[in-house]
Amino acid sequence: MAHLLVTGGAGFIGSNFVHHVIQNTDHTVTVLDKLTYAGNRASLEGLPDDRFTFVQGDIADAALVDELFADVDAVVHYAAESHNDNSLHDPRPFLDTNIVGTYTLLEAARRHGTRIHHISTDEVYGDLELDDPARFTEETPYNPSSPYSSTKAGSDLLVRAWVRSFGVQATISNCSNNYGPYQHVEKFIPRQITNVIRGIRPKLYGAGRNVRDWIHADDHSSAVLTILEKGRIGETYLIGADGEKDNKTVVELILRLMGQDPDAYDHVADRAGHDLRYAIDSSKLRTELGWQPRFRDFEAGLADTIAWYREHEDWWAPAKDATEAFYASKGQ
Ligand code: NAD
Ligand code: TDX
Repeated sequence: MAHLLVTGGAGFIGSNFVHHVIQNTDHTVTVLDKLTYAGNRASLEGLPDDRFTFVQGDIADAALVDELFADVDAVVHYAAESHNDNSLHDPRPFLDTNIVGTYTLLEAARRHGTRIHHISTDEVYGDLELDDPARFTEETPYNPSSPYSSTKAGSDLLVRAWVRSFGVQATISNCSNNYGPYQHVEKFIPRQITNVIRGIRPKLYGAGRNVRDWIHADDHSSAVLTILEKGRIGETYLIGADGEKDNKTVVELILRLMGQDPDAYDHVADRAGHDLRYAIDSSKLRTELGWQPRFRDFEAGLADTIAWYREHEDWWAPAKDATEAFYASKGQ
């Protein structure tokens, strides 16, 4: 049994991981989360009081972080500013949290000798051509495009430097696009599902040819737990579930699953610098650590996600109007 500190545990993927750990291990969990617009305490409801503690605070608050590290066996670091579109309009919080926040955690890990797992993204590798047979591997050179992905790349490089220079006990994972319940309505799939529920037409950036490699958030969580338990210190593991789909296909599928005409969407202004394609080769994680994804049927996973958003309007409605007003002001 171990005591884990999970940063960003009130966000989409962090909260999924906390529920996964409580259900599948006997570990106790403390969450450190600032509760930005993206954090939601309701995503952590129903957890047992004797195994779960919530602390509201900033990962860049060195005194608070130091106090929390003194009391835990390992740290799983999800906290981040996570949305590319926001990073194009106001990059500063991305530097503060993704770079300075990660630096603050690494310094605490160094002082306390704490094991830390850093959660990152496939976007650090830039993008691929649509017809390129290659996929990202752990050897692909870093080439981030957006303020978001460049700050994530910066945070990964800090982790690598703290391992090599100071012997910090860290691992890194870079995962592809997650879907599932509890994802903020600013993101592609929940935005379109909740648009349809509200009678708004889905919005596709540009021609919609961009490809994302979808993985269910539960599979991301099982992969992270596997790396935490069996990963080699200093190593990077790519996480993906062979789920490449272009955005147009995903919008049409959402519309069909929701009983609408599959053409009932709008093309809107494209994202500046929009990455064309991401694709992950997760062979290292599968062969070295024996991990496998459980969700292999994207259409079934998407149908379950649609059902969840239909049943949990109370969870997403408070953020919906402001999110759509923001997009409307950008012509998206
Ligand atoms: P999210 O935006 O849903 O959640 C982020 C959480 O971090 C929120 O609860 C927020 O309150 C918290 N937070 C933000 N700044 C903080 C700070 N300074 N101190 C403490 N807490 C803070 O993000 P997500 O989609 O769940 O992503 C989680 C992690 O996974 C991020 O590191 C992201 O880069 C990575 N990731 C996401 C995806 C994806 O598809 N969403 C894919 C690969 C990797
Ligand atoms: O309304 C939309 N219409 C649209 O066509 C939105 C919000 C997005 N898109 C497109 C842009 C992308 O090609 O859909 C794709 C997915 O967009 P996002 O959900 O914003 O995700 P993405 O930019 O791919 O980044 C996500 O995956 C990697 C997460 O937000 C990151 O945190 C993660 O690192």
